[in-house]
Amino acid sequence: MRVNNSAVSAIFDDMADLLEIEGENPFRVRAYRTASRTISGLSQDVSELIADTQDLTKLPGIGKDLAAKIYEIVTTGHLSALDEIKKRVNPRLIEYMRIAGLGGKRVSALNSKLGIFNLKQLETAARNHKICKLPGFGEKVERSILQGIKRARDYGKRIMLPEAEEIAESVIRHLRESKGIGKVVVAGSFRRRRETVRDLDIMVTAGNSSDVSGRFLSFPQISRVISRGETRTTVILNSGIQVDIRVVPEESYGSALHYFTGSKSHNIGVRKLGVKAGLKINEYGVFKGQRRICGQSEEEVYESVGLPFIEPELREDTGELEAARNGLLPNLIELTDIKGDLHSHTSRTDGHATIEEMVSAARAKGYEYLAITDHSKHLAMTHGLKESDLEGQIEHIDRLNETLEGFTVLKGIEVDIMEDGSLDLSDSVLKRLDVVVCSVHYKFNLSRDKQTKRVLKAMDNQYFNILAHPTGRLINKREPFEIDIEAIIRGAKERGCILELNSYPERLDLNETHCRLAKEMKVKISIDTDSHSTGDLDFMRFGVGQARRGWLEKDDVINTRSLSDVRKLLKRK
Ligand code: DGT
Ligand code: CA
Ligand code: CA
Ligand code: ZN
Repeated sequence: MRVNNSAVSAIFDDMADLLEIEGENPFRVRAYRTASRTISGLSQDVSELIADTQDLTKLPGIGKDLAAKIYEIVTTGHLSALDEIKKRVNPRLIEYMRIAGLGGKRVSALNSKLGIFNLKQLETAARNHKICKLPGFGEKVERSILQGIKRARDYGKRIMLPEAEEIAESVIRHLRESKGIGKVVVAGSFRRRRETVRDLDIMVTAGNSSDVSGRFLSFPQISRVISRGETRTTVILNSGIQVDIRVVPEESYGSALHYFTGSKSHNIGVRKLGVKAGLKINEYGVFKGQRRICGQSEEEVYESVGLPFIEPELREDTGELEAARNGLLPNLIELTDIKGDLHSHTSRTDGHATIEEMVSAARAKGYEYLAITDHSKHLAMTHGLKESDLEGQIEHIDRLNETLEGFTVLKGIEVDIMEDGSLDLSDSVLKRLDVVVCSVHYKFNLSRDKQTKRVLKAMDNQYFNILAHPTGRLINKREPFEIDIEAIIRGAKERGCILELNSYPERLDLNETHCRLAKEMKVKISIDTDSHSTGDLDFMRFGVGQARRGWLEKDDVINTRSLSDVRKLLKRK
């Protein structure tokens, strides 16, 4: 029998948790946790060390007692001490302890006071606010229990970019602290800026001697090691996210990055072109027979099959190889092309910052303009503006603009599109604005035909400028509503309206296919953030990523233009 390190460390984790629930001395509990960490971070299996008659007490945090226990586990496949404690403490408590992120003391209190021993009971008690009343718990703990349960349910779901970025950054920071590490890049769907990613694929260049895998395994948030090796290691983090680390030699950087960036079907396409040219292309390089001809950079890989560099966002096998061959690749928009933001909220409705605060944040980004577009009265829960409120805001902005130099605050509104296709505010006030953003915020369940007619009718209003988040979808939460996007794009074209690409990471709507369609039909897109705080202005990078996936160029996007050009484009005929 062969017992691997993750099995040993899992047994020690169970020991630690059950002892903690039992109220055992924290020192013993910690000893098991430390041992578990040590073992899961080893580059060699403990079973091999034992077969090699090596002294386990040389390992950090492993004394005589733990060494004997490791020996027992490796030779018998289980640990009698764990079997014993399981007779005293219900092992099912461990499951919810981990899911809800609770310590042993709290688990034991929940068990004795509320009789909770499984996840279902825990959830019910939290929902009925039974837990916050217990001494030492409180509402915050109750909320975090519910969040933990939700996260466990979402396990295996694809995660959105902000969370993925955060995890990637902390893993990279951790890896960079070790010696002998060269480049560290996140490849996979993350590099292609997909809306969501299933896991993180991190590529590291390093020499033979550097122990990247060992370093990675000492990352504190690892919950489970799936596989481990010198060139490839896969783990699951406490947050449930999978991370793959691949170590490649410096000279393979380009071909490995190309391989691990994907998409898989893009790669297959490139490899096929290689075969036609008598080349073999894989993660190690480009080969002619036995001879490696290149692979240091991605450019070299593309060049070997006679193509120019293809940006990661285009690598979805949706025509990019053909476009590359014909010299028709788009010159993709970049974040630095953005000159302003045309959709933002303030604390007057449901935002968190004043106009002045939003303006200074926008200026700090180097923008020339920012449109303030608070909600209209129909959205009562946001304290939406009625006509007279908006008049007040218009005057406020006029006065503010007089004090600003080199920056303009555009007067706007995010007005609700009513069920009958009318707008929530009267024309007499809309006509005083620089920009009118229009949104469907209710009645998502109309038939496709009715929804399409409703929006087209709204666009008939001569003050309608931008259709916000055109399909209303919320990634992982709400499906897009039924609407004929092609008819909407055509309608926008006929009327001189603009379509939004909302940069909120859970919206990113229009999606990439719709963006390509709009571009083909020569309808302008506004990439805006719909900011509800100064920090949200940073969401622009997600919108630009989606725009790039939609093949958009600088000229396709209205807010890459100077203020005077924007004003012209906002004028309806
Ligand atoms: P994801 O993780 O579902 O969001 O999407 P990806 O594209 O990151 O997929 P993943 O993590 O399975 O693989 C990362 C990259 O590695 C993928 O984009 C291309 C490459 N790759 C993985 N498996 C294969 C394979 O069987 N053949 C080829 N050619 N490439 C592969
Ligand atoms: Ca991936
Ligand atoms: Ca992967
Ligand atoms: Zn908004």
